Amino acid sequence: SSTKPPGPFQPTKEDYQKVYNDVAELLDSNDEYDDGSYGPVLVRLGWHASGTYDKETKTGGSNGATMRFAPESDHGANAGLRTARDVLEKVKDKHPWISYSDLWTLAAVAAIQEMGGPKIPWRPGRNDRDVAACTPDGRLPDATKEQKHLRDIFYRMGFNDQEIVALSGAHALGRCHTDRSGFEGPWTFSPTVFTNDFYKLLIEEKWSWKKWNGPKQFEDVSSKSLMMLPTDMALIKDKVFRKHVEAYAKDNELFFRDFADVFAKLLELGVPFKQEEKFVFKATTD
Ligand code: DDH
Repeated sequence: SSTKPPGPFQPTKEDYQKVYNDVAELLDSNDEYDDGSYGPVLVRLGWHASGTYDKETKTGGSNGATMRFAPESDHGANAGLRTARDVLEKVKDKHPWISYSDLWTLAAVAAIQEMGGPKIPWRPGRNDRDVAACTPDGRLPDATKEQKHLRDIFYRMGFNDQEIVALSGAHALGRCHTDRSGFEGPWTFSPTVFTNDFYKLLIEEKWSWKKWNGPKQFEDVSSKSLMMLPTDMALIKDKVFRKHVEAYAKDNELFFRDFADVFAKLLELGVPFKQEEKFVFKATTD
């Protein structure tokens, strides 16, 4: 007869939208966690999975999801990201056809959009790789350093100064945890809403060294409840970076546009896509 066995499952845009919706649903599922949202830590997972890219050797990047394995899972920069990986297991169980690499990046997109950020065009095509593809430690930024280090790290991925500043605006979200990085506190007063507040606060607040036994970080003089890392402060010390900080502080739309472009680029570094078309997912609030 002409009956053929079923081919491999060919997911459509609708199938990826279902994954998006399931990620959206889990974001606020645990009131006890941090500020009540898994959104920020999911953004961080997508960023750390992607930010290992090295344009010279074409190694690292989101294609592979090698942070599932030691040694990469144990790299200091990745402390705390187990929470993000674990929370996504439920989504993976429900949609086993999606690769971890696609899931982690899609989850970061969903988190940003659901927290009020811009639409981030995304496409599938990442394949999980094994432990041999783990990247060496030291490819992600070290928060104790300044502008030279930022340029070394981000130029290696293929970004320019404007893109470094645009990416850094993600610190509107989430917080530092003493049991993860050693640093403490949020950057903004609304750590579960995506805004350009990171830039506004950098410029408008007075910052001084926090007096404590932890690693060197800044606190805002007026409320003493916000923080900046040395790498964040480097964005206003450096003249070229500062120009972009000022532009994004003044113009939220400009920030949203540039962030969408640069975050989409980050998630695609080193991925050998077959598909040209990018999907723009519906947010649950659309
Ligand atoms: Fe970051 N980040 N990040 N970051 N990041 C931390 C938290 C979060 C640096 C250091 C830290 C980006 C850039 C940099 C997010 C997104 C992004 C923490 C605290 C440190 C430390 C971790 C902890 O204790 O839990 C440094 C250094 C840089 C840099 O040099 C530029 C970028 C580019 C992004 C991005 O997403 C595009 C997010 C979100 C968080 C909050 C996580 C959470 O759990 O909350």
